[in-house]
Amino acid sequence: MSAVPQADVAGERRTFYEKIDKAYVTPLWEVLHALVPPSPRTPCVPHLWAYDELRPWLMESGRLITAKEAVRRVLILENPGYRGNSAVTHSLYAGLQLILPGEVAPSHRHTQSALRFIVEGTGAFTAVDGERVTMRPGDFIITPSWTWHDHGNPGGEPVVWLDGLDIPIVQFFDAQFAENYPTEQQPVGRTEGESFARFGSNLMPLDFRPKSRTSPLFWYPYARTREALAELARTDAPHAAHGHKMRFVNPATGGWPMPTIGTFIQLLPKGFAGVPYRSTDGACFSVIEGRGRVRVGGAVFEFGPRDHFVVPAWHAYSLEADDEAVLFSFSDRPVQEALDLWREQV
Ligand code: GTQ
Repeated sequence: MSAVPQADVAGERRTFYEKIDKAYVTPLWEVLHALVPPSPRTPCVPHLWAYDELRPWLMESGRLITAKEAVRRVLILENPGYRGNSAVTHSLYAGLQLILPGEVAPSHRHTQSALRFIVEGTGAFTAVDGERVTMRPGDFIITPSWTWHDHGNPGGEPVVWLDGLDIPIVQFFDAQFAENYPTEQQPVGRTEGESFARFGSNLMPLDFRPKSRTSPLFWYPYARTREALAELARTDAPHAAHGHKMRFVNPATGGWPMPTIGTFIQLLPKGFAGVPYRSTDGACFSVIEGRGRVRVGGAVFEFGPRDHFVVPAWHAYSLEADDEAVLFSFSDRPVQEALDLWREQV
């Protein structure tokens, strides 16, 4: 059998590819290296959004459009390596939402799960399935999949929070559903603090049986979180990479508060210099207190209160703190763990 002359091979292959391409067929060997890389590849890059830069634009957006007209007045934190995709990591969405005194962001529900992490201001509320919760800086609030939610600000100051949603994950599965509530605000059917009374004190009603993987507690107040961190910092040695890091839990199951998004809080002691760490879940961070820096992918980002930064999947990063610092973060870790994909390296 005679081999095809070398000079013709490239041309013959191209002709072959063009022929089968018309039938929507393509050769694996041209893409195999990209499909099955030796280690994670992501289009995402590390980035920090300084609050000093973003805040004037948030206020400007407040003059340009009302919360009602916008439905949600949010400036999306879009990964510079993945423009046009409304994503902060490959799998997650992040944005800063502004609600001004007197405004209402109308009620709707969707299959995407959302978290709110309050960045600035007090006096706004979010209502989740008939129960309102007043937002304070550092509070972590969840809006579970398919729960009615609206936001309002009866207070006297602008309120800004970080929205974290699993939009790209739900998009990936083509499982997006959404609908508007018939009225602008859903009726308030429960008094503020009911879910916290039931599930916020290491107690739960005797006959409670979880119906889903989502936490029945939807408000994790910063006062409690901060107290726990302070006590840990007083008694424990910090982890070499994370300082004192905790994960938020669903009190009824011990699992994550939401099935698709893992949420974390960590305290870095004053002068902390963490060792490099990487994991397969990229994460978006919101700085609550303190100043420091994150070293990632050859870059150094200085951070202070209310700044946000993203560390893409499998990028080694290290954290340093000049003052005692507190960082909130969220990632897709629950999804990766459920699929036995999650890995880390300290
Ligand atoms: O508050 O319901 O940032 O539906 C993006 C989509 C917030 C919300 C976002 C949303 C919301």
